Amino acid sequence: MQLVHTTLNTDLSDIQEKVIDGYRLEYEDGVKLFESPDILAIGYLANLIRERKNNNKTYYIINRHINYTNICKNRCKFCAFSRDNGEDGAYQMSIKEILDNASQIIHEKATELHIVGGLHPELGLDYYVEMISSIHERFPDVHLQAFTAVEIAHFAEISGISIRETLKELKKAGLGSLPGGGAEIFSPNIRKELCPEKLSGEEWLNTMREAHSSGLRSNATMLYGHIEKNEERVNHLLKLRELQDETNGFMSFIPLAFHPKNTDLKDFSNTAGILDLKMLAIGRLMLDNFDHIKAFWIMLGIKLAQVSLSFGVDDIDGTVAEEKITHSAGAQTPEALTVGEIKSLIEETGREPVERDTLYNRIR
Ligand code: V47
Ligand code: SF4
Repeated sequence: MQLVHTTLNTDLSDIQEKVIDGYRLEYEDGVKLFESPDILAIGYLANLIRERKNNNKTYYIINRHINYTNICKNRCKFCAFSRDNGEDGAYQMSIKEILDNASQIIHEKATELHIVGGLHPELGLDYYVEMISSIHERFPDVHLQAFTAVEIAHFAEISGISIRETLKELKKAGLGSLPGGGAEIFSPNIRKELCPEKLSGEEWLNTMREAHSSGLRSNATMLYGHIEKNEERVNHLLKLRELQDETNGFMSFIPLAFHPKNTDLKDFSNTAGILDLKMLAIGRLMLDNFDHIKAFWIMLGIKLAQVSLSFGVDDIDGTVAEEKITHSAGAQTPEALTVGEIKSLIEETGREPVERDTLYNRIR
């Protein structure tokens, strides 16, 4: 305790007290944390919660990403991955190609497939149901974490059925859970500016509410480092916390660092390391009802992901294999890591690597 008193910026002492006593932080606390230059104090406090919830464990998963199409009717300004139908570089994988790609999980010993894509203007729910049921039939033990809330809402709209019905069909086919993408920033003004075609923040939250009440758990994300302000970051976190109070369906929070290369915002800079650490640590501090904070090493870089394990993070995602969305936007990280590499990057930080399945059950 003495260490806290000597190193903490006095400005944060009220927040320090709340954290130590286990009280919930409020909107003003979140803004104050973002405004504070005292990254070590913020990290120290986030680490207290991280160790309270997950002690020395750092989770990882053996997984593979499949991006089944980059054809997307939304064309968000921050996205370098999407293409119009018929444009150079546009692709859509057939079910057979998806199965061939998925079959690599056998020798990788992967337990999860993470499947997301663009909003194809023509494909109906049948294609997605067939995709999930064919993979599930072939690999019944592999957890299928597929389709962001944005995709689910699009499938419902294009097929003229409700979100609940869409989720029910996909769950029956073998869908295991939803990834956390598409949340971006809930602020309507920013969505209007950056992704006007995308569903609103309220619709994203409603889709997750439906998923959770249908028995499908999910993750949650936030895209930062573009035009958002501290206030909008905090509001986003509070909206997630509010829904989590209601459903307890979120497993982890993953802040996504904006990568500007090849996007309409290509003159923006990459996020600063200090902001990356703040996002993770403040996420840990504000989201008291989330069990896990995940650093997606693909976006953060391996070295900063290691540092983040002392700034609130307890999950490093996984082997990933063939990530396309961030690499289209200029990520310099490898497209995959081996299990050995993941384990050593965790061990080098003094943490205990724990292989998990998608639902955070320990594997070995
Ligand atoms: O929805 C798009 C974001 C998301 C860019 O749930 C960008 O475990 C940075 O959601 N720079 C897809 N981000 C990735 C995603 C994800 C990743 C890892 C784990 C999980 C999980 C989810 O990537 C999109 C969008 O929000 N995105 N373009 C970009 N240029
Ligand atoms: Fe489409 Fe998603 Fe890219 Fe937006 S972020 S253009 S919805 S693929």
